Amino acid sequence: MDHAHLMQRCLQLARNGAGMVAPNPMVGAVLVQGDRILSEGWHRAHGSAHAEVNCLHAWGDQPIPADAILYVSLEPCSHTGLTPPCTEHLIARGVKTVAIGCTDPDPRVSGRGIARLREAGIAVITDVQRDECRWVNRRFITSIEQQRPYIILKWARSSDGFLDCHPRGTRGVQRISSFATDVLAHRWRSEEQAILVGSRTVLNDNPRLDVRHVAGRSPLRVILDRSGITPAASHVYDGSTPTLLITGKKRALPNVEQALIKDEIDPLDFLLAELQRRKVRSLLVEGGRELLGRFMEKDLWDEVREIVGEPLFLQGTPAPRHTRQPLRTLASGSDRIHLCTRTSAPEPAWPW
Ligand code: AOF
Ligand code: ZN
Repeated sequence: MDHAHLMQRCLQLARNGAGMVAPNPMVGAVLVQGDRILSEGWHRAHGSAHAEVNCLHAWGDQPIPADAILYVSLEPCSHTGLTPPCTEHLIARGVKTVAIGCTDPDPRVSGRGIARLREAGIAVITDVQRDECRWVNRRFITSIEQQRPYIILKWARSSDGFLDCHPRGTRGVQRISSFATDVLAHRWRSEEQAILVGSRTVLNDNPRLDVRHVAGRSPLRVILDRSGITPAASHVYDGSTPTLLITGKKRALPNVEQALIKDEIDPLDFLLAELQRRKVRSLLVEGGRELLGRFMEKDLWDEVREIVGEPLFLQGTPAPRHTRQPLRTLASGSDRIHLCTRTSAPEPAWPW
């Protein structure tokens, strides 16, 4: 087996931590001798043991063969955080060769992990499937390198390009996507740390913004409502999951955390700074039209996921137009999903 192949296995394992490890990165590790995988591990939950420690733990107390290689998708940490430094554990266990996917951008690490291993006489192979490893941790990396969360814009449109249908029927929100896509969209929610909508979306659609169709964690609900037009009885204020309201004046909402925004401040800058302060690494923006448009105007986005459903609406609110060619288009139930990314993504790119 070659290096690339084994690193791909690390990434498969890493993704088991999706939705569980943030604000930490997803990391996987395998211990290999010749063409045999001896043990595997991944980072399972924030605050728990790191991938390489779990991998060596799975191997047990027996000595590590001198010709074994430990593959790990992220540079081992050299600092004491919620857990002790992984470098010291690898050194103590007598690992002789380590193959690493990409360096850890965390300023407490960033190259120090590799330097520490080399200093201890360990052979270190770097940049194995580097782009693929960075793609899997694009949320973590964007948050550290750009000092803002990774931003995913998501919307569903009718086949003729509308977000909703005018005039509105008496039966409330019109469906655009099929159930298969709704389940997928809940999985998307479970993989991000925060979800955002504007005040009109709360007023018009009264969404719950939680994870119901799949097992997983609900993200932090964030509502941007500067002028206080959203009804106190809205589902998003029911206290069922943590919720943050960005508002111009404090409201009597006992279940909701509130962040007060001054008149002259740009709401998007304020919101992103507030999320960054909370170590929220990723944000899923689910509407409405105006808010999505503002993110696009400010060129503040990393990914667009556009769901195109079957219905024809003839008239309504026009969907935003993404400016990039879709990286790929997927079929989901009776819908199509276009995926656009700001930067090129490696093949095969997991779209989420
Ligand atoms: C690794 N292997 O599996 C992960 C790493 O607070 P802690 O102890 O959980 O440390 C979090 C930091 O450790 C995180 O910011 C990142 O730099 C690194 N994550 N490192 O060697 C792992 N998850
Ligand atoms: Zn570590």
